[in-house]
Amino acid sequence: MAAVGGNLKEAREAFYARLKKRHMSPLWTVLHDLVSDTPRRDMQAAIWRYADVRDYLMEAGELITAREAERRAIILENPSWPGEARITPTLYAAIQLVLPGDVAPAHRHTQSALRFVLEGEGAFTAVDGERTRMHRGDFVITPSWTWHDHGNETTEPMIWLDGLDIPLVYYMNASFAERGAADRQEVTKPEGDAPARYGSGLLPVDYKARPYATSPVFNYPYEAARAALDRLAAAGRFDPCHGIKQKYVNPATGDYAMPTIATFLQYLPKGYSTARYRSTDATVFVVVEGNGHSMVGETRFDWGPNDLFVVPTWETVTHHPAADTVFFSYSDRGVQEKLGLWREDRFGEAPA
Ligand code: 1HN
Repeated sequence: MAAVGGNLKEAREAFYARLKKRHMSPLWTVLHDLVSDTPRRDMQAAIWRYADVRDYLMEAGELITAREAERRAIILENPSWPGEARITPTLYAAIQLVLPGDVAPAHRHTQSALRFVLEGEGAFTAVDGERTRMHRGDFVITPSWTWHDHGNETTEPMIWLDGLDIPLVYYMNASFAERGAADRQEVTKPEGDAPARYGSGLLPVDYKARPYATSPVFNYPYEAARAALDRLAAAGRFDPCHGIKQKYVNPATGDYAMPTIATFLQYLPKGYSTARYRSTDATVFVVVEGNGHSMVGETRFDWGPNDLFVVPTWETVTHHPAADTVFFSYSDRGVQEKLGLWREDRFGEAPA
């Protein structure tokens, strides 16, 4: 190398400094970080126990109204990324409280949201002119850019998990949001319209399915999904890594119910320990029924109803249910699949 002699290190650093001033940088100092051999291990496995989160949420209920907060929710942040409202690289999780009489006013935004009901019976959300009353275990969708408001005309608090694609939309800087003119949007359809029109194995005769569209069925009741899992459990054929795991789908396309968030419901019978598994979609698990533990890498998480844990990207997981167990889970798998990025490792186990 010409004219640098023993001062190569200094010469390089001086060169890098000159590049930096001109908004340039040398690839070779960052190449292996940018293009890692395997996914980064910067995200942490973590668990939130419901009893604990619930106490904080009820405290929030005494400190702020839903109207003032707009949404009274406590964000579950991955311990690796404080302040970033991310539980996985691309997804957000929070627990929301809607108290009797609350008004969570109408608004809309380009972020898509899912609700998974943890506690309470009969509070409602309105989406695009239609109300749906929610029950524990229901999976409810607020599609991108649809007006939505929530209310609770029952006598008990309603608590649900919010899953949104906030970090993904933030990264792409594609956020738009609007407040409604009134707290409540106008209700233009009778309750039960969407399930009848789109969710009964029938579709309007000229219905045109658009690729990547959010499912027109915006409430997937637990009762029906749970009954399906029971039938499948009775039929046998458990997957070694997943037990029985079903994805929620848009009936018009067969694709995931939401374009940016893939959602799943899973059944593991008592004593059925799953085989080692990892995949590129970091996944949020909610325990709907049962208790037991999971090994996430070397970390043991003991769980029971409404506890929530997150499995990092490409981290090995096994589940060990001590009672019949149902998990709801969500990840960015659908996005990764469409981009040709999704991978899994079943460590030699064939799917059921
Ligand atoms: C939102 O609209 C809801 O509608 C919940 O319940 C959480 C987090 C960020 C932005 C919008 C809701 C949200 C949100």
